[in-house]
Amino acid sequence: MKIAVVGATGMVGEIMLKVLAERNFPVTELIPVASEKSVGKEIEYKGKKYIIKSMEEAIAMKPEIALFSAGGTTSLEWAPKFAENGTTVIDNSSAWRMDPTKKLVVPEINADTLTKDDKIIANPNCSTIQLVMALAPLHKKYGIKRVVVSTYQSITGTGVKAVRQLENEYQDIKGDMAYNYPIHRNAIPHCDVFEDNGYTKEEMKLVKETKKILCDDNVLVTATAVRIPVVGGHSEAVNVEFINDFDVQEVRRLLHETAGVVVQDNLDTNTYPMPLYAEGKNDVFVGRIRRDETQQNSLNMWVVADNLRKGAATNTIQIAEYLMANKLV
Ligand code: 2RA
Repeated sequence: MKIAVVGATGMVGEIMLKVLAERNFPVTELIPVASEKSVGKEIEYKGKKYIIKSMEEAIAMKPEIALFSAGGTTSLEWAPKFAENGTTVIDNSSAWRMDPTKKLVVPEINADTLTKDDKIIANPNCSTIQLVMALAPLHKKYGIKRVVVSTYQSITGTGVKAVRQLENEYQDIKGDMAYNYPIHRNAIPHCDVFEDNGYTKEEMKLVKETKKILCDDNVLVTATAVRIPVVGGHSEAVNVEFINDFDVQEVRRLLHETAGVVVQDNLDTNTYPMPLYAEGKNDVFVGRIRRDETQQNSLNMWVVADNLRKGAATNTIQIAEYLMANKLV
């Protein structure tokens, strides 16, 4: 399989290359693509050096699949050009997610909606992916009425500038600021930009994308997205009100039986998910599963995942694996 990785030198792009190698994805030819300033430079993949190509060069090489993580503006301009040339694009930006003609895919939930005609496929936002991985099996069983989610997001979601800011703050060094406030010893309730309704884009992604992936506009979601000085992954405190009552043990069993979900939930041994231990793993970890004693048919749980892996690179590559396995490319 001839694969282009667009944004190959970015944080997610680098993890994509790592995950492709880890999963022995059958790459017959790798086409790394990055911004003009990186064209001609080398990257290494599985011990072999590859020259970074321009968008035009990559399109002309006609990859079967192009994994995009290069921002929405680049994707809006270039994904259609790859697609028109026969390449199937799987895009990590928000550019196509809410486009009614594009599929928004978490393979374990809705990959079966994909067809050969899907030439631009949207990868959901990282905080949405881990949320719906935990919600989907429960929605199927009990029906979800409403979700209240508070996120505690890794600074890697903001990008390398935020990681550098935190490292500088640890050493009390003045440097570039990704935020107007210190990240170290702080919690910033501001992920992405504010919209007119007082919510941030990150919070509205959780609201809108969850409905689309669960294919149910009746699911109500409200969110508060917070940036915290953590690098390993995103954590989410999730309160769910179901249409029907549930049994906590059955919830644990349903989640345990869900591919890609690992239940870590044992109070006798203080076992629960934490981003420090989720980092570098591809699963979504769920714990602190307990009935909400203040409201009927309601549950609390804690959901953690590596936002650069299942939240971005791994989910994208799992979509590519599905396309291959089902001969859709
Ligand atoms: C964030 N989910 O964490 C967004 C974008 N990666 O900031």
